[in-house]
Order: sequence, then C-alpha cells, then structure tokens
Amino acid sequence: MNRGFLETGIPKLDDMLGGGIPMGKSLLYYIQPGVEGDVFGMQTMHRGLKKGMKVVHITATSPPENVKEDMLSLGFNFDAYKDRFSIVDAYSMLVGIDSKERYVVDDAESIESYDRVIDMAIEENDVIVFGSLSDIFDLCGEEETLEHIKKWTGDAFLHDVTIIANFTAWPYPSFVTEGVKNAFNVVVIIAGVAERVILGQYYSIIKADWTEIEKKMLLFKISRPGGVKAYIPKVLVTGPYNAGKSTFVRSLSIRSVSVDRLGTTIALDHGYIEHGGVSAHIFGTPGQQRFDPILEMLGGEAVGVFLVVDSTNQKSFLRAEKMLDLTKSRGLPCILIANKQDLKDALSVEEIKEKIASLNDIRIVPTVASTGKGVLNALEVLIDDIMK
Ligand SMILES: Nc1nc2c(ncn2[C@@H]2O[C@H](COP(=O)(O)OP(=O)(O)OP(=O)(O)O)[C@@H](O)[C@H]2O)c(=O)[nH]1
Ligand SMILES: [Mg+2]
Repeated sequence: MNRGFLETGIPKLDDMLGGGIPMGKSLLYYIQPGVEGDVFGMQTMHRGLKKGMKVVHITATSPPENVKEDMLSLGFNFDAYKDRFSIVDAYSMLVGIDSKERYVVDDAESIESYDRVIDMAIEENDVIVFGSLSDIFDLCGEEETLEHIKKWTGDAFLHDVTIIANFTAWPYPSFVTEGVKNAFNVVVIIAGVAERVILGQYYSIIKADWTEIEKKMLLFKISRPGGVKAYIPKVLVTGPYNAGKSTFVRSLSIRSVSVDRLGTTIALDHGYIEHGGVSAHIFGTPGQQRFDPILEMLGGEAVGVFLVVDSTNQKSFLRAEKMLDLTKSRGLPCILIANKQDLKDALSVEEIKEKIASLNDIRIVPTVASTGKGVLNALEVLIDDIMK
C-alpha cells in the first residue's frame, strides 16, 4: 500500500525531493556538531502531525517534557496533536524516575531494550522520529546500534512507516558515519559556513535513492516561533530617485527602518522579510545622485537585486541601469520592478522591455508598492532565481 508522501516541511527541500519522502522511506538529517540541526527533525515531525499521521518521537538524553517545550517554542501547536503523538522515553529510566509515556525503554544502554519498543512503535504509528540517533550510538555502542538501525529502517519500510532521524556527526569512526548514511534512503547534510567561528548554517541533500536531486546549498536560520527558514543574507533594492524603493522595502518587510529626510532616503532602507519559509534581509539605497559615492558600499555582498523604476518616468530608465553598475550588482539575479502601475500613464511591462534593451533578458514584474500589489510575486520570482 502506498499512502503517498510525508513532506519534510523544510523550505525548498520538498521541491528538491519531488514532493517529499515516499512513505516507508527513511530520512537522515546528518548534522555537523555546533550547528542547530535538531530543529529539522522536529519540523518534519510537525508536518506529519499536521497531516493527521500518528507520530512517535524517541528521546534518550533529554526529558520528554523538553520535546514538548521545544515544539511549543517553535510555535507548533502541540496540544492539537496530543492524541496522535507519543514518546519513546529512554530518558526516565536512565536517570531513575518513573515515566508517564506510552513507550518506555527499560535500559537506555541496551539496544535490545530499544528494539522491543521500536518494534511496537513501528506497528502502531506512521512516522518514527529519532530526536538524536547519535545519543543511542553513544549509549549502546556503535556496532550494535548500526546493525539495529539497518533492521529498523528495513522493518519500517515493510510497514510503510517513515523514519526520520537527527544524527550529530561527532568524530566517529568512518564505519559509523558511512554506515549510518547508507542505512537511510535520503541524507540531508546540515553544516556550518565556518571560518574559525560558524558564520552561517546551511543544508543540502547529499543522497536520495529514488530521485535525481540538485545538490544546491541553502542557508538557513532558526526562528522561534517558526522553525527552519531558508535565509538570504542580503537583497539589494536600488533604482532612480523617487521610484518607490523605500515604499517597496516597507511593503515587503515585517520590520523595517528607513533613514529618510523630507521624503527622500538619505542613508538606506533596511527591512527583514519572512515569506513562504524564506527569511531575508533587504537593503534599499537612496536614489539621488549626490549619494552615488556610497552606493558601492551599500551593494556589497548582495546576492540578488530589485531594480525599481517608476513606470511613468521613462527618462529615468537610463539612470536605473547606471545604478546597477554603481552598486556593482550587474550579473546578480535581478528583477526589474515596474512600479507605480496604478498611475494612468504608466508604461506596460512590454513597453518597458523595449526601452531597456541593454537588460534584454531581465525579468520584469509590475507592482504598486504603495498598496503592496505585486510585491510578493516579485519576491517569489527573485527567491527562485537566487536559489537556482
Ligand atoms: N501612485 C504610486 N505612488 C507610489 C508608489 N510607490 C511609491 N509611491 C510614492 O512615490 C513617492 C516616492 O516613494 P519612495 O518609496 O520614497 O521612493 P524612493 O525610491 O525610496 O525615493 P528616494 O529614496 O528618494 O530615491 C512617495 O510619495 C510614494 O508614496 C506606487 O506604486 N504608486
Ligand atoms: Mg527611498
């Protein structure tokens, strides 16, 4: 019987996997130490619960209450799923207290003790989540644990049950790190962009045995509430004077500041965006020529650009192109924002395309920044370009 897919709930990951994880397959989040990877398993678990599935979470080194608190801190409505959610509790017996959970592991340091409980959990649930598989390796021994994982993923497959596991890649021998990757159908690596300290965090699929995958790297941040958000460090908004840049930044952002004086930007606009599982910092430049000397600095490190024009002001289009050069952002993913489409002499997208011939394959999105019309569409188009 095939009951379809379990979506991971991680931004863009399901698209990359062709819809999610087919039921019965197993997914490993393979986490570099020091990176906030455990939220990934929890977010996928939340997806299963939201979908109406019966889900069990296995915890060995942290109390069951912490699992629930963690879900709540991410904004996942735990109470709504109480009837379909249970915990395999290996922790309580480990520290010598009574457990209130449905499934209890008597001896957290014996793999056979897990085996009995997990067999039962597989019979009775749709999704099994290992909060930290590496903890079980540490408690029960590497060889024994690896053998049992192979058995559990096999049993789960026969029962159409999906296994999700977080695994922190401590310095284990390679038979463990390679063995655990081999035991799962799909492996997503979660690691840091590091230079002595971790500057950023990313995830990337390194294996999926049922589909072709694009090996792209996605930066992420964890928000509480909210969970894993793909993260774009810097989107630039530039364009001629009075085009509507500050208005555009404000209408996209959930938080923003503009350094404006008498209605014109004199330093920069800054906003923070969250949309469709993606978060981004967005920076708007001033448009007046007297600020040209600071444009290069404002454009540094941008990964994508909105070039905003006032669609009624054809004379400004040349200046718009010049601003791409001044901010040194030619060549980055770029969307031309044909703003002020509400005004009656606004040029259409087609007309603008003809007039900005040098940007021949630029994508143009019509907007009315002052009402927000079209701005989210523009954002989605740019995000797609950046993530390609
Ligand atoms: N009708 C109309 N007016 C708009 C729209 N977007 C912005 N405006 C108006 O255009 C004027 C300029 O908007 P800003 O957002 O300050 O433009 P800017 O590009 O940041 O300007 P500078 O920073 O001075 O270069 C303001 O009066 C806005 O209210 C729009 O889509 N339609
Ligand atoms: Mg402005």
